[in-house]
Amino acid sequence: VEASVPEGQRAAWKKHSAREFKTKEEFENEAVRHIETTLARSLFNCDEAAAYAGTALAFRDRLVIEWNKTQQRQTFADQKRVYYLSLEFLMGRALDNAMLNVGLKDVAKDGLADLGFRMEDIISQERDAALGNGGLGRLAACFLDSLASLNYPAWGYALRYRYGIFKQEIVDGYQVEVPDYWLDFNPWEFPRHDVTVDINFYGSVSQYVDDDGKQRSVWDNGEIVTAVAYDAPIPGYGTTTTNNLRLWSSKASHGEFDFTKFNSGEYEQSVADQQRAETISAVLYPNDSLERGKELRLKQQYFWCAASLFDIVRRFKKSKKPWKDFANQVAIQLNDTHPTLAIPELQRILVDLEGLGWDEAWTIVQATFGYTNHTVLPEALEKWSVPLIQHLLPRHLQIIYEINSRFLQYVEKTFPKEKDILGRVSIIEESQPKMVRMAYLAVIGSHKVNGVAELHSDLIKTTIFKDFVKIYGPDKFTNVTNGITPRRWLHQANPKLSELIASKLGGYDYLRDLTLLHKLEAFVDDKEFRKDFQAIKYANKVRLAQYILEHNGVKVNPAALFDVQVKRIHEYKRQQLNIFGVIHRYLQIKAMSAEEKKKVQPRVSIFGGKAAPGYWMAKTVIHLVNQVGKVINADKEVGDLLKVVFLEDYNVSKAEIIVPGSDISEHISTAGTEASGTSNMKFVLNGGLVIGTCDGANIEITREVGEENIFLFGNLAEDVEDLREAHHKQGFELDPLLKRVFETIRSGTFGDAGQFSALVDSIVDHGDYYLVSDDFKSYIDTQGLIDQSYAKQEEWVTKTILSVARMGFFSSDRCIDEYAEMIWNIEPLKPEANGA
Ligand code: 73E
Repeated sequence: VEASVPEGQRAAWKKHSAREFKTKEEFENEAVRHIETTLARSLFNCDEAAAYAGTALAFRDRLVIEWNKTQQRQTFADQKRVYYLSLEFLMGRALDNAMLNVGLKDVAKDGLADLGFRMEDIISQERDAALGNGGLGRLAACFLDSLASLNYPAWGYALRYRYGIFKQEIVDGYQVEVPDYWLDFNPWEFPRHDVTVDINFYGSVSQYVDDDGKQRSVWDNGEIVTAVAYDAPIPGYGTTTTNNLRLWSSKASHGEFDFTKFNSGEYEQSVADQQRAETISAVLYPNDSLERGKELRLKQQYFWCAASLFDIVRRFKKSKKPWKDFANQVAIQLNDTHPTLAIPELQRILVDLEGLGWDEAWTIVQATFGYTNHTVLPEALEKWSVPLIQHLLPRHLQIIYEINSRFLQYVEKTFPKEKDILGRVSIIEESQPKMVRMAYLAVIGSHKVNGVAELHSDLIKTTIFKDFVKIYGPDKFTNVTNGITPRRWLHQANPKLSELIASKLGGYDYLRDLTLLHKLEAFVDDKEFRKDFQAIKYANKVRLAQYILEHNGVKVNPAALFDVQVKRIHEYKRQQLNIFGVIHRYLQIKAMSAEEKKKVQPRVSIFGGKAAPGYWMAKTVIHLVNQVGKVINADKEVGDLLKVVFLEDYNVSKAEIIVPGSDISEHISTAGTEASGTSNMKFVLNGGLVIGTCDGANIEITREVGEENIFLFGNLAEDVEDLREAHHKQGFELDPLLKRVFETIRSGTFGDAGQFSALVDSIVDHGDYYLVSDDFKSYIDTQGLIDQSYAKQEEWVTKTILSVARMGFFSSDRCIDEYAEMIWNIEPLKPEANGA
């Protein structure tokens, strides 16, 4: 039954429709009402947390009104929607973004002041929504912002983890993981207890003949877990469009089975079943670019894919359109291979449940899905063992085998002379046990496959997907270079710079069309502007210096060069290269006379990032950075010439403080390993320069800002394979400067050398897979150039201004428009479109 108010009664409803606050008075009214009635607090126990809650709830009300309208409008408009399936959304904080998009931050600021609170304190009360590991999850969050801002009808689908990425504490220089229970108070989510889906696991498959005489399969007798929807509004900037992010939470299904258990006294079993069910959405796996093949992870993936697809199909079926229209109404983007099970799941729904023929269904599936690849690292490519899938999802394994067999038949027919190709492209790897190659399944089940930066998109075509380019032709593969939202990463993180730019460009239009930044070039010689620009960078460094003093107890000079590397700790990202470089610098300073020291450019080396809990080498790097910092920061002979700090618990809200405060940031992965990188874009957009390898989006940043405005070094991707091979065949000479660094570590300068031996040995004895030694000299020389360049402040400021002016390309708005046109074939739906 459709639950809508009858025509005749709608006038009464409309008279009482929720009203939106506009003035300071009205804001205070709403905030105080929420604090008193929603939170049951009073004048006498309203702390900053309660003031945050009152403010958030007042803005939430505003969002909800637009959210309802948007959903209604999208339903009436009946046009194609895109569904972005991502196991990670690193949203960070929501209040500041809500205020920006609703547009009443100043009103709220004055209102809060009346009530005795400061806006910054209130904003910082909010906990990050940290449902992601790193770049992949933050990209998904930037995409949601752009989708809403550009008025695309779009939903995100993910899991409602009870625990997001762990909180990192540094204890005696070591990483310690603490659980991130973030749901105590989350005003941004709406439980939809009426929107549930029962998800099946295990069990068996049986065959039957239907009324039309067709052979059909049914999957049943398994364990059932219920998915409950939790929705969060995603407001756009400069529009009232408010899209939906739907997160699934798992709970025990209350079928009759449970009641019999309960009634017959099997109470404990019943509770245990409940906990088992809830475990599925309990925790985010904390591995970035590393696959560990755990059964619970596969359960998460299926639970989320099946619930999301059921929801999408249910919505489509309401329209009563024929199945052939499905892909004209629905585009589904797979954020990496994590949601690949959605492919056999949709095929199962269409064939087993809806009775379509295999080919008809498969055409729909391929037209619906697009797949984004984010990595070529072999250890990150997902493979699931055949016995595990057989056990957990028996019908899906049959479908995967059927997809594979039809695909291989086609390949055999098309390339009859090539004997080896079938084994190479088969979805099933003939290992012990056999494995399902998820990336191959994703390629075969999608109509488009994209990489995330030019070099990466070229690399996937010549390496992991080479055979598939031959089979499908090159047009199936495309590039969409990543982007970032300028709302969060310029306006919110750096309000002063945003304001300065607006004053020169005549308003904030550039936040909706970032290419307008190019107009800043005209001001590069404007004395006043340069002074203001420089002063803002300095103020942001002062803020970062204060943060460092508060959190690390280290006093740093804001006039020093701030050198930042913040990202997940991974050998391929080469934080080890950075810290070895720092040790080299330390040794140089120690050997200097007082006179020589006067010429040294003072530096602060800032590190931050989490290591996966089981990744020992990464944890060793964190420990080394902390030990090196301890020694150098206490060395009176060095003083302000060099400071080294490791910032604990790097996350989105900390990035918003760190990014604007950097002079140079490090993006120094072994060439060919970092698919794109996105923080590189954030740093340059905020007036910092990059030291980097010719890798990922660094290459396109160079093209945009000009090679005189970036510090590139190191071997090229095309040479990496040969160098690695040479290491193994001929061995290699350790770089003499690096050798000296290792001798210093071995001598115990930074504590017991045994603790760092795995790190040193991986280079000296185990082939230096990431080419730290090969790139060391070039890295050190380039850091020297940076010192010289920074000393010429006027030149440096010119470089940074020109770089900001040339970053327009890297908006996630550009990126989303490219997906919309090349992959999804969807159109925006403007708020005024159908009067809803
Ligand atoms: O280069 C980044 C890229 O900028 C890449 O390493 C990252 O995705 C970013 C956004 O495109 C990424 N994350 C993962 N794979 N690539 C990953 C893999 C498994 C689990 C979690 C994350």
